[in-house]
Amino acid sequence: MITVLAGGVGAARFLSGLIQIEKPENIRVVVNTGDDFILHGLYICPDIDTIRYTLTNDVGSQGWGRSNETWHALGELKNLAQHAPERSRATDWFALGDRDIATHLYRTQRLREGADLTQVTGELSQAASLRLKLLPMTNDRVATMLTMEDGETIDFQEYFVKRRHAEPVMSIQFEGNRQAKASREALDAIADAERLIIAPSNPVLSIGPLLALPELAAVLRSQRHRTIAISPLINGKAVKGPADHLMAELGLDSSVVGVANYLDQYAGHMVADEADIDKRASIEALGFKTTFAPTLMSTPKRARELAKVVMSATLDD
Ligand code: FO1
Repeated sequence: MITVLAGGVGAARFLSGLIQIEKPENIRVVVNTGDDFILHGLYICPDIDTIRYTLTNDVGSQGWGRSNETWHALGELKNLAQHAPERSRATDWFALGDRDIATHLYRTQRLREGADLTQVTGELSQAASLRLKLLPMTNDRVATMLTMEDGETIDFQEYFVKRRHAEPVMSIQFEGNRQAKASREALDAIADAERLIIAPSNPVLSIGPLLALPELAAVLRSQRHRTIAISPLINGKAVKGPADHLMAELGLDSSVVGVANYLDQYAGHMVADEADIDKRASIEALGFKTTFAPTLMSTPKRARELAKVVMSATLDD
């Protein structure tokens, strides 16, 4: 069995390559839920939904949300939100499409009925005929919070969507991580995997929340020899999102070497882009084996080629 630790868009693209070469039934995906939030009373899980929509060929061209979407509800909301008081969450900056809203309505209702997030994610996956297992990292609430330069602390979506991840961040906290328990299914998926893959997701924002769960981090450390990380940075640049400048703002090296430093307790092999071949010695000095290959997944074929590279990367015994 293969287990992939995943965030949103980069992980979804990688998984779309992996299912071209491996049976989906042999793949489990432990997904970040630090971006989850409640808006309009709806429980929204962006990373889980992005992966589900991508793998069922139903993702929007922007990389999230659904394809063939309509936006009638959002249009109505935009009119109403003009009259809302300034601090109201009756907000129109987070774009929920009509088809996407059905997912959030279903999830919210099932959680209210007492189902846990793992169970509801299984139901949503089954409804979409998704054959791999999507496992939220926890059934408890963990919220990625960012403290900005002026000392204000805001939630992930306000940083990412409302402020377009353009403002400098001073620090990140994962609220609730000490009390939260990693789900039994996620821990088992890590403990008994033959090959573990850390997807090319933002290390700090997407993989960081998983590592902030003490039990999950401990099991992952014990599996370091079976774990391959894929760098989301190519030549110091993020393909999508704020990973490069955010790492620099947090005092980390914003290159594949910084990614390796961040993950060195958890992964024993680093797959990096061939453009970073000059960093081989620095990465290997941290105790990694290395493979350099094209990592930009601009087409399904390239995603498949990257998956092949990762599946043939050597592991320690
Ligand atoms: N990202 C945006 O940049 N703007 C949006 O309005 C937006 C809406 C949205 C709705 C549902 C969903 O599942 C994801 C959505 N995203 C949006 C993406 C999301 O904010 C990010 O992909 C992740 O949280 C980071 O991985």
